[in-house]
Amino acid sequence: MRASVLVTRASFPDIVERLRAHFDVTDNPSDTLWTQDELIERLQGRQAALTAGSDRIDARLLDACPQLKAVCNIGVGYNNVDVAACTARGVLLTNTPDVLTDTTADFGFALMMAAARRITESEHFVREGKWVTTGRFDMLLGADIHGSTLGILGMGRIGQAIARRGALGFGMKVIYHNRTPLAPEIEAQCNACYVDKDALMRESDHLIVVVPYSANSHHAIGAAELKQMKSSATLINIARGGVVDDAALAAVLKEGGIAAAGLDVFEGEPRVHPELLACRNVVLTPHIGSASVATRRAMARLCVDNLIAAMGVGPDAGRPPTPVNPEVLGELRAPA
Ligand code: 8YV
Repeated sequence: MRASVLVTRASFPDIVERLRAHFDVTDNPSDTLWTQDELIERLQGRQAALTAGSDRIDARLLDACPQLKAVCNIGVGYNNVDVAACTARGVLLTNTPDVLTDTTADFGFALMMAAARRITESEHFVREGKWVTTGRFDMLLGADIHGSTLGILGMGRIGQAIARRGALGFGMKVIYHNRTPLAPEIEAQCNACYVDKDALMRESDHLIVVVPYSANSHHAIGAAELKQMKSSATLINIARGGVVDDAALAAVLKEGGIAAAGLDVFEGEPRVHPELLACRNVVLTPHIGSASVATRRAMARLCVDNLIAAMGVGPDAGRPPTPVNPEVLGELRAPA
């Protein structure tokens, strides 16, 4: 009997077709955002789900969907999934690491440059016709990127790719803070220097946050940390909403405690804190860090590779390429 699969968000049609070659597939071409109850209802009787960051997969859902064996999440981050709850029930979780590293690092850089050089603010200025009437030699002055100090909070694959761009491409001094320092040879490849968190906050001209979200990283950048930053500094969050305290950030941006921010992720997204929407010195983007054509296709492809292999089909049957909890392989939940 063919397994039954739910694709929770709209995806590339050919990728969904690939799934249809093996499984009975229900997808969501209109990209409706389902509540958890709606998701549970649609998952009844299904063995696998291709999910996204907006789907909350926890013990309640897993208990209500006893036939679900594999959750294949599109994205490297999986803070929307309770991994321990999956593992305890023999449900496999997969993610999509590596294929998005460089695209996301490029985007972090783009956001940093846009915020530091006031690009969106300048665009509004031109569109509002203000250049014509108030163009001055000292208008829209920003901060230099080249030769400045780049701080990175979280030094995984994306953090390292950002460090290489900063050091090699822009002659930046790179400092970072991470739970554990990198091995000396990796540190040398990245031209990056480990510092404690206080030094990171105080010394960075531009600080990029790339730490995964967890209870430990919740509000890792809050009012106290923002207070430590230079008033000329830029803060960029491409990690997850909730790592930065958005309300505290809006207050600091408003009073000039730091110069600018660039945010791709938000606490409670897709909602954005109204005080942030009211700040002129923040560049806002809708969680598009990995959104290049090639990378989103590569992520979708890897996610489907994982799902097909997890369901015991194809040349890699039983060996999904990027499992998060490989310990459940071989003893996946038996059909209820
Ligand atoms: C995803 C991301 O596009 O990979 C991640 O962790 O945040 C993004 O690249 C997003 O999660 C889509 O679900």
